[in-house]
Amino acid sequence: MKIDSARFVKSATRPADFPRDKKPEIAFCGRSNIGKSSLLNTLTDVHGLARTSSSPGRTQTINFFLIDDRMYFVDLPGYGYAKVPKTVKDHWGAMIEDYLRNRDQLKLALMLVDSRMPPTESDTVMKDWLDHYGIPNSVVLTKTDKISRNQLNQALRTSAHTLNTKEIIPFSAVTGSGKDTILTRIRTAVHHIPQ
Ligand SMILES: Nc1nc2c(ncn2[C@@H]2O[C@H](COP(=O)(O)OP(=O)(O)OP(=O)(O)O)[C@@H](O)[C@H]2O)c(=O)[nH]1
Ligand SMILES: [Mg+2]
Repeated sequence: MKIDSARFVKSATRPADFPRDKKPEIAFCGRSNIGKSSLLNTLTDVHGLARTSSSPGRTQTINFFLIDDRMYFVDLPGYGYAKVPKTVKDHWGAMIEDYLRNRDQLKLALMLVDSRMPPTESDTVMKDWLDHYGIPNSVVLTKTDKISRNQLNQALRTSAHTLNTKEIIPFSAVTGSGKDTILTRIRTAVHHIPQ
């Protein structure tokens, strides 16, 4: 799948402001500063589409991007900024939960985890939560350009075990590695929708 057009549509903080046209949605979730906005920019090939920053907590609203006029990429605020599992209870957590829980058009959540360290408790909470609510999800190991091949293999084992999943895609926004695999995963998720 190649993306031909991508544009920012709106920022929202509550369900009343989410798009109403029922197009399928792909959500990007993960801790603050993990690389959600960077992944979104890489997938769309539009530099600066989603704002990135080296200071955590840059994205504080739910941001909707229209992709090829047929689906939305949804950039969620980072969780776990102020430390662990109260995440889903704090302000951003409540906003994310509001989005994730009842969104029928949500077809896939890409859950980003840092390849350089084991998943945190907030990552585990988020993954359990996605599974509990039956939201199809793939784990994306980010920033793999910063680690060796051996470290990557170790990271794959650790996250598979900790997050109890086989669906893990290594990715780097710097080299673009993993991009095609993620786009294929998205296409598969969107395809299965009765429209
Ligand atoms: N080396 C490297 N740096 C990355 C990669 N992805 C993101 N970064 C850097 O990590 C920082 C955070 O990236 P963002 O994409 O803004 O992260 P985010 O998850 O959107 O952050 P919030 O919006 O604050 O939740 C930025 O300085 C990026 O340049 C990657 O694959 N490799
Ligand atoms: Mg962001």
